[in-house]
Amino acid sequence: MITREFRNILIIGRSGNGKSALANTLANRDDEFKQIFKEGSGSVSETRESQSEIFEWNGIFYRLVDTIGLGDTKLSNEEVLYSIAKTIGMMKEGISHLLFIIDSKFNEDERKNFRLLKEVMFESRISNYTTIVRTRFEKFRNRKDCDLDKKNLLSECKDIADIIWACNGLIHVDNPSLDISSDDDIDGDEKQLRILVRKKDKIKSREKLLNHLKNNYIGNYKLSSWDKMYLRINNYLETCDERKYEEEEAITIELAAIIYKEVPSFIKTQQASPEKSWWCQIL
Ligand SMILES: Nc1nc2c(ncn2[C@@H]2O[C@H](COP(=O)(O)OP(=O)(O)OP(=O)(O)O)[C@@H](O)[C@H]2O)c(=O)[nH]1
Ligand SMILES: [Mg+2]
Repeated sequence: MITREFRNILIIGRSGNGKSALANTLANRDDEFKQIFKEGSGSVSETRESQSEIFEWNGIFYRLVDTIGLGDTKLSNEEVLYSIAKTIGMMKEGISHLLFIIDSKFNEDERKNFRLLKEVMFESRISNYTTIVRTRFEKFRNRKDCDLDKKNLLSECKDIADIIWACNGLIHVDNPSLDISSDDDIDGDEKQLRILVRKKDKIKSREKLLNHLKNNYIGNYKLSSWDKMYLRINNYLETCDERKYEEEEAITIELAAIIYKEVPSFIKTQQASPEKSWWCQIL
């Protein structure tokens, strides 16, 4: 039996930045951009666990993996780690492209996150596989506007500037929702027209990003213990009919040990554990 190789696209970013909307645009289910990844409507985090979906584009098979928002404070450290283990379990080949999603202005929290993320990126050497995607950018078709925005970003925050320089590109897109049922009372014709305009934005955004990814594919990124963790988590998920908390705890501890060894600065990104104390407890 021939097993197909996929290029895995892992989408990360703060909650509400547009990860799931981008995933829907890229997947373009039924050529209608059907919502397979649930998009949020308010300030509540919508995506509660990683979800994957495959699609083909110009003869290349991709697997998209949408994730929970970075810095989602409702999750414990253990839950975050177990969620990372499950995400690794979705990507046998490793990460072909990491998409780091940003939107408009950054608050102080976000700036602090960029500093930590920068450390993690440099230490793990994943930046060569990373593309920054700026969502909600209506003028994404205009080169001059995109260049100007990049210039502004570079001068706005030193850490994001360092990330931009280290990664392989900053791509601007706009992925507006096609669900306009909640919009003001507009008549049928106007509604159809709005949907058409938004679809065109999605088609163009998709083309722009996928062309960039095709031209910047350099292979797959893996932590050195990736294959072992991939088998470990899949073996558990496929063979156990019901959840076994001891097994999940064992997997979490194993992953913590791998990360502690290979990307120690990741520890600083975990809430309530700026020091090594929490990790010492579970290692
Ligand atoms: N106009 C416009 N709206 C967008 C864009 N990206 C996302 N949205 C909207 O912003 C809201 C949040 O987007 P999501 O894709 O759910 O954000 P998320 O990053 O997946 O959020 P979590 O799952 O909570 O982490 C939704 O209503 C989207 O339709 C964009 O590029 N343009
Ligand atoms: Mg989401």
